[in-house]
Amino acid sequence: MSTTWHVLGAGSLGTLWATRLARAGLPVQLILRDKERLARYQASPGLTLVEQGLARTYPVMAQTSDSPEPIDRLLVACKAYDAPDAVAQLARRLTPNAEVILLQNGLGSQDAVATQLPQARCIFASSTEGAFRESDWRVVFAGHGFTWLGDASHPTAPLWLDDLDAAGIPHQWSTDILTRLWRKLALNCAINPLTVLYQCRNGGLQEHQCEVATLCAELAELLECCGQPAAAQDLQAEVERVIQATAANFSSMYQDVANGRRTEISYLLGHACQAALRHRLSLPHLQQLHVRLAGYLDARGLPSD
Ligand code: NAD
Ligand code: KPL
Repeated sequence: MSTTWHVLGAGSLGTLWATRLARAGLPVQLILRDKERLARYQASPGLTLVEQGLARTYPVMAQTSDSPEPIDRLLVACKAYDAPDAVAQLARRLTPNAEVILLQNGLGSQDAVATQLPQARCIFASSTEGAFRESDWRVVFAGHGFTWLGDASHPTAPLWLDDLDAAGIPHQWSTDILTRLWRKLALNCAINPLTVLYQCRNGGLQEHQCEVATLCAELAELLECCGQPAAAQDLQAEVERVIQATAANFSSMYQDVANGRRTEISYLLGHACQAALRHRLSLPHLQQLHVRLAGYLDARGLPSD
């Protein structure tokens, strides 16, 4: 009998994972915020995934955090700023050998969760897959990508990676997951805030090459200082490549701001600036970018943390 995948959060990534796991015949339980949301979900036919224009609905089971059932495997698919509180609500349900997979972007929330759960194995993920919510319980699979998973304190891969193979979720076990997360954080810090401040697509940053280069130099210095030299290697060249390859796209932070949604600023720029402070590193452009972005969000009534 397969272990049940408890999926916390029925947003974009949660739905993308839950539907593919369910489609492979694996047991999945969604964990929804409260009884009202559960009742609304139960009145719907299930989760719908739209892939290449084709919509398919999966009647995935759901519950709230109050359900008594023990949890052996938890996939945390909420935003970084919600993850610690959301997981705290479930802590009493986790079995002694529970595994918790954290899909959050940026850094900071993973350690906050892991500190709360010293008995659980926390696995960090970094994903380049793309999905967005068209409406409640309906998600569009917008960009095929890849997910790296790893455990910074234990290099052995878990056996349940077979479930991801069965579900067709492209993935690889990574023994340097922190390096991958730092690298993605640096890319996101060099691109996303500027697209918000200049109100442009990623390609619009080709007109701000000097500013991007200065940020990359400071980010590379930070990565070296944080013991992540591999994440610093050729950072500027990769940032320029990503800007070119995704020139027509709006960054995820741009889209969050455009839709009046809270950003994950604290887990990207905020985390970078705090790390710099801890290492007594002066990174004036990065710090100024943080201040400018926080001011921009404040002015629009959005949280700046
Ligand atoms: P989302 O906002 O679409 O979904 C999050 C869901 O979690 C929401 O439905 C929310 O109601 C739910 N939630 C929050 N607190 C909860 C709680 N206590 N109990 C139950 N549900 C709760 O977010 P997303 O786009 O799926 O992003 C999740 C994480 O994955 C983020 O850190 C994001 O940066 C990262 N990520 C997203 C994508 C993507 O394409 N969407 C790609 C890569 C990484
Ligand atoms: O990951 C991204 C995002 O928009 O969040 C890219 C495309 C790399 C830009 O930083």
